Amino acid sequence: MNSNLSETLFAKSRKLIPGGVNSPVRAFGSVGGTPRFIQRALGSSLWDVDGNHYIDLVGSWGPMILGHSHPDVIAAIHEASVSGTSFGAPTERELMLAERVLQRYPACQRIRFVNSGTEATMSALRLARGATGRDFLIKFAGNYHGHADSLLVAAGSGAMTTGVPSSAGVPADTAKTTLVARYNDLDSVRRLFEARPYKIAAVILEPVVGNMGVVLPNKDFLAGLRQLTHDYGALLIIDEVMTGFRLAPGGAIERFNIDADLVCWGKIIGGGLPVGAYGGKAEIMDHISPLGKVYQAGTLSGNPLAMAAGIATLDAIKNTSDLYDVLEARGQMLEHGLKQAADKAAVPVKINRVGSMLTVFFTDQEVQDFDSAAKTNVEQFGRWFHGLLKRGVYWPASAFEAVFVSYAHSEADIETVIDAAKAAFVKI
Ligand code: KE4
Repeated sequence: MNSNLSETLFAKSRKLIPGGVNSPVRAFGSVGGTPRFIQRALGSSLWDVDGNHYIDLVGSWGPMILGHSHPDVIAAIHEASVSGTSFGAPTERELMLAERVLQRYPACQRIRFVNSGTEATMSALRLARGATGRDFLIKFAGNYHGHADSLLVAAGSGAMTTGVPSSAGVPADTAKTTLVARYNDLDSVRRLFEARPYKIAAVILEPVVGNMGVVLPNKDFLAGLRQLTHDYGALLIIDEVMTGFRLAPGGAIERFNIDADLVCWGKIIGGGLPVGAYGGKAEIMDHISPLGKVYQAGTLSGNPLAMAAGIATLDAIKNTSDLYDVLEARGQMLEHGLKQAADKAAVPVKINRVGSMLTVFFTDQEVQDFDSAAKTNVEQFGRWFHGLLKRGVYWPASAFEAVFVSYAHSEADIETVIDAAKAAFVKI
């Protein structure tokens, strides 16, 4: 497998783009080596510019639940594009996607579309502050909600791999309004509320964490957060950017029966085009401009091509009656095959999985929060990652990310991944 053209393109791109990439985790920084420049994708497959084929387990970090280049999505984008690419005016497609998202999240009465998950969580946070008149926010170490200033404190995802979980460039006065708790530790949240009763606007969390690797909520954690936020008059913001429409038709909120005040979406609802959204109860959302005093805007918000891709994606999801059963079956098959392969090679791993999201942690300890995730063997992961890559499996280039299985992954694809993992574990 040669990566000559990827190396040439990477060398050129580093001269023009910081790190040669437009999002840090793509740079292979924590695993080393040259990121593969992708030429095209179809179903469960990727091909790089050197013609190498991979089974893709990144899925563009979540959007590709149906697999790449789904015919309905491609057709919808093409049909929309011949009528124009952007108008800066309301269109029917925005209403159609709004109806589809809210149909699956019946507790939400209003939704506003933006262009990324970052914009969604940033806007939801501003709304929570504006609606409550309070400044402080509670987030969890290792949770990643995009790169808005207030949320780049103790963040997960790429921020965990660069060793800068609290980013430079965030003013101290901003960072101090972000209080950090430990995931799965209700007492750590209770202490923050007791120290600042009635000054905390919201708690935001990943209902299943994907951004320190997959970490599941312990029993009663989510219900406990709902009780604490009710007790102190704070809003509960559920970040479903990664889990929305992935863990169930109504996301983690449906799967875990969560009563959220605000919900954030991204990834899948755009079908691979730039879409984010935030929504919630009308009495909260109607604080948003032009109705209320909380301002939020966007030139390309509700873009017709992105809306078309989202509509086609959610319609295809709805029309695929066995989607979640297949995602669960493939996820289970992958989890069990990887565990058997690791055990056979006597490599200690812990695999955390919910449905089609999973992470292999190189450790013999349970992983249920930032500290336990951070202690896992990142070097061993990096060697295993390259063992997979050279055998044609495209795994997330970080120990602190989730793998995404799609409806396009066949049992044969999963077997291929398991076989590559077996060899990679042995060589580790
Ligand atoms: P975007 O701004 O990247 O669209 O969404 C930010 C975001 C918000 N909330 C959650 C739970 C997320 O997972 C994300 C983004 N996820 C990362 C992958 N872990 C995006 C990949 C990247 O940063 O390149």
